[in-house]
Amino acid sequence: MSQPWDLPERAVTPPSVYLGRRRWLKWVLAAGAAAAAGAGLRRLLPGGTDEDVIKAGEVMLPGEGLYPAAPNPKFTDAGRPLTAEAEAARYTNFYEFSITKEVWRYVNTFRPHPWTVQVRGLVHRPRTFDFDELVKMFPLEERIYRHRCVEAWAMVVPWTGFPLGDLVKAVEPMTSAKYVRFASFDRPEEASRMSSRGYPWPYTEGLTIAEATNELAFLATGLYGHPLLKQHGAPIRLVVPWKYGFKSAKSVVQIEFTQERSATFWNTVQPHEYDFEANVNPSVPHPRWSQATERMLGTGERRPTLPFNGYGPWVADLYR
Ligand SMILES: Nc1nc2c(c(=O)[nH]1)N[C@H]1C(S)=C(S)[C@@H](COP(=O)(O)O)O[C@H]1N2
Ligand SMILES: [Mo]
Repeated sequence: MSQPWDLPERAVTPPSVYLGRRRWLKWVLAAGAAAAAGAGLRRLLPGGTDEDVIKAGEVMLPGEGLYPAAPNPKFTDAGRPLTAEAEAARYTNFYEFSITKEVWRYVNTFRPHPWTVQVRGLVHRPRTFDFDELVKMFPLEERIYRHRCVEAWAMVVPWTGFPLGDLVKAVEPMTSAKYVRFASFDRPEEASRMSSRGYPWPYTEGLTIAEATNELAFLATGLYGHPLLKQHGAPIRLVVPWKYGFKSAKSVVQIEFTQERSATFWNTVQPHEYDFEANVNPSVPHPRWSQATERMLGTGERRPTLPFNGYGPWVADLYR
């Protein structure tokens, strides 16, 4: 029977002695190479360090003195803890770059600056805004909002931006304008999946004028107190917190006022799964899954889904 004191020789002898110096040196070098390969491999496997996912999306945008913006006291408490910044940046939807959630791995080619936003259609003052003037023209503020993706994941994040209604007012819509259409950028050379046929690029979304001028509708240029990361829709995106996340078009280049409702991206691709209105509603299941609960990014915690994502007091009247 083996006794504790029957230690194999190698347990008490330094490996450089029992292996011989040359073999030991070889082993040390091989182990070092394996560790280095492991670090490389880790980049390809799901995850990425917190630093990786944030660094990958950073853009040099003129933000001097604009961030962080003053919090709007009406929207400082979303009733849930903030999602960690890296968890939000790690898990994003941006089909122009990838159908995986790891969009941060694919945005290196994206150049969201310089940037213009063209406002056209049924308005008295059509205008093309340079992004740099836009962020100085409208006072920026911070709002903590809940976000609910139609896929049943959710997050709570601090956006920086300005009310969409401010921009709507500035361009003076005609009385004939009933809808607002938002178009994302169209640059297949910067976003590889835009070359894949079968999708109605560019990404488009739409709201009624009443929705677009609701206090909650927001144009975000920042998140977590600095300019938007590429994967979140730099340099400017829509945020419509009472609707499923796909309504919040990223990297917007055009806003058009129309009399008729325009076609929208997901509604065109799968009309039976993604309707135009898309208000968050726990009692209407998606054809393939329940919408009764949601999973918080980062913690994985499950929460009951709230009608209008909890924003009923602001918007329920729009739908009566
Ligand atoms: N242009 C564009 N905008 C988009 C999308 C997209 O694929 N392309 N995905 C939408 C979806 S489904 C969601 S849930 C939100 C996600 O925003 P986030 O990735 O910044 O959390 O962006 C929306 N805006
Ligand atoms: Mo989504």
